Amino acid sequence: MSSPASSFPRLQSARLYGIVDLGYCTPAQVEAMTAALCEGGVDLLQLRAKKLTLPEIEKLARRMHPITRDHGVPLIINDHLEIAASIGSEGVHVGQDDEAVARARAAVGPGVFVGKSTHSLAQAVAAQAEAADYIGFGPLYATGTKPDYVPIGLQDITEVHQKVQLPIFCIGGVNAERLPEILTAGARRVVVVSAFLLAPDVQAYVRQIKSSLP
Ligand code: TZP
Ligand code: MG
Repeated sequence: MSSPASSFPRLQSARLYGIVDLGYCTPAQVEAMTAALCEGGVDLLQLRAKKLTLPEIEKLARRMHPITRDHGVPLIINDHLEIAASIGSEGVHVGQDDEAVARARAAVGPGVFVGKSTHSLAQAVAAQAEAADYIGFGPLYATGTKPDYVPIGLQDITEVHQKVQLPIFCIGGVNAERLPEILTAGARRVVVVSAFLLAPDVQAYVRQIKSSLP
């Protein structure tokens, strides 16, 4: 069964999820990017660094955490349970090829939320059965941030919200231009990566997306 909704009220109220992805910024830019995303109004923030070493990622996480904490934004570590546990992040995120949700939860402890990436309706339903605290659902569109994945389109968004009671964050190619059609398709929560990190004015772009969400 899924965790009770009241376990993590901040996940329930969250609408906008940002990711500091080291594919789009340098380690030296991480603090400024974190501050801009938080000040713009992200509700959750993830650290995702596919090409850095564990010590490098941990160092970045430790630099981000005071900033996210000051803004009351939960920090979520992608992939690395041991870093989440060691820095005391508020969340951890696992993919289909990572640890199962139960193992992730055992590694980070009961007060830390565990999110899972899903790429189909079936995977979303399975993540709920696995008791994830939230899911990412996508990629909706083809995206350079996750280039090897086939986009799933918008057609299953309504159904996934009927079948899965967890907070569902639609992800993959989300930007301001596409947001209206994504919301019309039934999305309530989104993750934005490259559109934020590449925006000329990150804070303003975050604010713009945030103001369009329900
Ligand atoms: N998982 C599914 S799509 C994706 C991830 C991490 C990347 C989303 O990035 P962008 O740049 O917002 O398309
Ligand atoms: Mg992963």
